[in-house]
Amino acid sequence: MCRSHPTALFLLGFCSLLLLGISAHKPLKNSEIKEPAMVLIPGGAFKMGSNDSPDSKPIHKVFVRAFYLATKEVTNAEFVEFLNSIQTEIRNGEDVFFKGQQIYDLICDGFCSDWEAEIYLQDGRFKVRTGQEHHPVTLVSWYGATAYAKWLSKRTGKPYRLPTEEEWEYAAGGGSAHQKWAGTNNSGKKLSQYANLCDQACAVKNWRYQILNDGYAYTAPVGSFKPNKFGLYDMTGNAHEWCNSRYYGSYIIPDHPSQKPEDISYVFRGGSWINKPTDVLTSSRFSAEPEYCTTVVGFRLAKNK
Ligand SMILES: [Ca+2]
Ligand SMILES: [Ca+2]
Repeated sequence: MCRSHPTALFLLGFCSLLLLGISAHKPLKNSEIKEPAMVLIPGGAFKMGSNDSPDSKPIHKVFVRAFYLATKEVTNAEFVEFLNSIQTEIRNGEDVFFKGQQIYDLICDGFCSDWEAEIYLQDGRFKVRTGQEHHPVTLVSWYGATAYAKWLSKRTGKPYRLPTEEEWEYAAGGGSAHQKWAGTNNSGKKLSQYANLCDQACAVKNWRYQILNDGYAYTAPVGSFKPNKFGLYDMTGNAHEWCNSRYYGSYIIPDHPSQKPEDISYVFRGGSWINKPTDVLTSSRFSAEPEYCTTVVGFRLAKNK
């Protein structure tokens, strides 16, 4: 398979190119365009970061302007509508490309644990496995998440985008409250009211955190748990969420001109169904190359006020 990973990029050249054109279909009427439910996150200041990991240091004051954030992660059903509306190429039978960039992977990569593909191709159309329609889309790259935002923006005339990691952390933690997990500071049983993490039912047996009991082995339908104070669901857990921010190893250096283009990686936040609580604080940072696709990373949309 053509895995999107630095070590695998070399192998990409050896993958046979099976180009399968999926043609664009008739445009939808405005009344048929579904837009995400969003909440207005009020502007304000907060202390970003934590001392829990090196890349979250130093804690520093950040002011975030008011913006809109989707209450839920983008679902498989929503993403499939996008895939069926654009001209994609399928390479190596599984890697979905759009405008030369890998946006999706039809086959599980990375953290699988018997994961079954949730989106598949049949008769030239992308479809969602029955029952998985309202689960968060994963196996989507940063390129795929940003392409989706551009596609929806073009359809609606509204400037959808990914949140920055400052916006994401501010919104997840409930603003200046800066809660450790979205909705609570409690790492015990109560956390399972708010988040789908690697609980006692988790598919990754060795990583199970027995005190948690959210009931989901993999992802859960979006919005299955309690929202945080802003009305946002699944900011902690379910699927990590791509942000529109480049990743650097700490907050000390705001820019890094010496970084080579091939080293570019983007931030994702929030943790997923494979994580234990202490690894996925609202301040915890993760990153990968923009073409990286895995079963634990999805996204949600933001929009300027
Ligand atoms: Ca779980
Ligand atoms: Ca999430």
